[in-house]
Amino acid sequence: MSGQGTWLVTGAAGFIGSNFVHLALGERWCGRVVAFDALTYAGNLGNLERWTADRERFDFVRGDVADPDAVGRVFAEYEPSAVVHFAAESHVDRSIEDPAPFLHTNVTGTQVVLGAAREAPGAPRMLHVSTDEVYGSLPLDSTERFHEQRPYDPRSPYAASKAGADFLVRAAHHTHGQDVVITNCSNNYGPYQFPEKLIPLAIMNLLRGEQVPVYGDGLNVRDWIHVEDHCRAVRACLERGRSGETYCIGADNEQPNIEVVRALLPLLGRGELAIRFVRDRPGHDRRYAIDASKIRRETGWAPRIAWKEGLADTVRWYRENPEWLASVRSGEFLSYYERLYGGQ
Ligand code: NAD
Ligand code: TDX
Repeated sequence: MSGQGTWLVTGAAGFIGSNFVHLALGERWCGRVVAFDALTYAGNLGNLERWTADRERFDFVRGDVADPDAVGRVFAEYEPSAVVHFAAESHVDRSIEDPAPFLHTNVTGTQVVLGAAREAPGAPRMLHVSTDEVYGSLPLDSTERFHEQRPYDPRSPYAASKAGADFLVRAAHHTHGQDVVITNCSNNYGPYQFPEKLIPLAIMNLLRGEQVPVYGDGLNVRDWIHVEDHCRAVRACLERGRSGETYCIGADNEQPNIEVVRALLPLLGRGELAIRFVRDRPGHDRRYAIDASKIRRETGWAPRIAWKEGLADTVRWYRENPEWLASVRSGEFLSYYERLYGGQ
């Protein structure tokens, strides 16, 4: 599969999707990428700007994964040899405000892509990108970690919608023998992350001289992985994962939120006064932690980027790309799409 064929990447204009495309084309993991994305508030075609002129190896189609006609047309036109399904509504706080778009994109959208992949010529493998949040929450005072056999226990509308999607993907394998692989990854950080998530929000606020809102007591723990390590893990599962299997992805890097913010302060020349404790997130999961021994054993994948260096590089990227932050916040990026594809 490597080096040739067309990969259909949904949600390719978002944070992880765009990092995946940079690696897939930059390192020639495949012959061509077709990026399919609705360009919601979180999708920015500018993230893929370096490829838009390369019409041999890259194409972009704007569309909704929950629209069977739009998805069917992409499969018919490009005949992908593999599908990597990133498209989702991804922010927990937004799902608490309004779960409807989460059901639309994460559940219905996944079913539509799944059905189209199954019916397409050659029934290409679909890798479904999911999250560790489907497993629920771990106590702070334990060494327990999430693994593939753990029962699902989603506790936010976002996690529930991702769990629903995962079950549809598992059911397609069980019922139809469809070639699918599911990955459940922990919290990602790195370039191109929309500044609603903790790390880019904190960097942005610290750069602007503002405070960082820390929810509750700041002791909730997340297991952080650099986005490029996640993307390499997705590739490993796409190429070497067993059909119908689930793979948990993580980099053995548990950090309480307050320590994440404290690690950022000196990198941005700020002190403790830049921290502001605010009301907790309703239903806030206490701790996530991943046991990644299965993916390591079965595919040979291992994370490469150490937390300290990864975080410093990430801060550097946001510092060096102030116009990116300004454009995603203003919605200005949509005009780039109009300029390139307007009238399509
Ligand atoms: P993101 O919000 O940055 O990007 C999502 C992308 O999907 C955007 O480009 C958006 O325009 C697109 N999209 C949304 N609705 C769509 C629709 N109806 N049709 C087509 N495209 C649509 O999200 P992300 O952080 O890059 O996450 C990507 C995937 O990885 C998601 O499935 C998410 O659940 C999963 N995941 C994320 C993390 C994380 O820490 N960010 C961790 C584990 C898993
Ligand atoms: O301003 C903030 N202050 C704060 O204390 C924000 C935005 C978050 N937090 C806390 C909540 C979480 O404990 O930081 C932690 C991380 O929050 P998010 O960045 O919102 O991520 P999380 O809720 O953990 O979910 C993320 O990881 C799993 C992604 O958004 C999901 O898409 C992914 O599936």
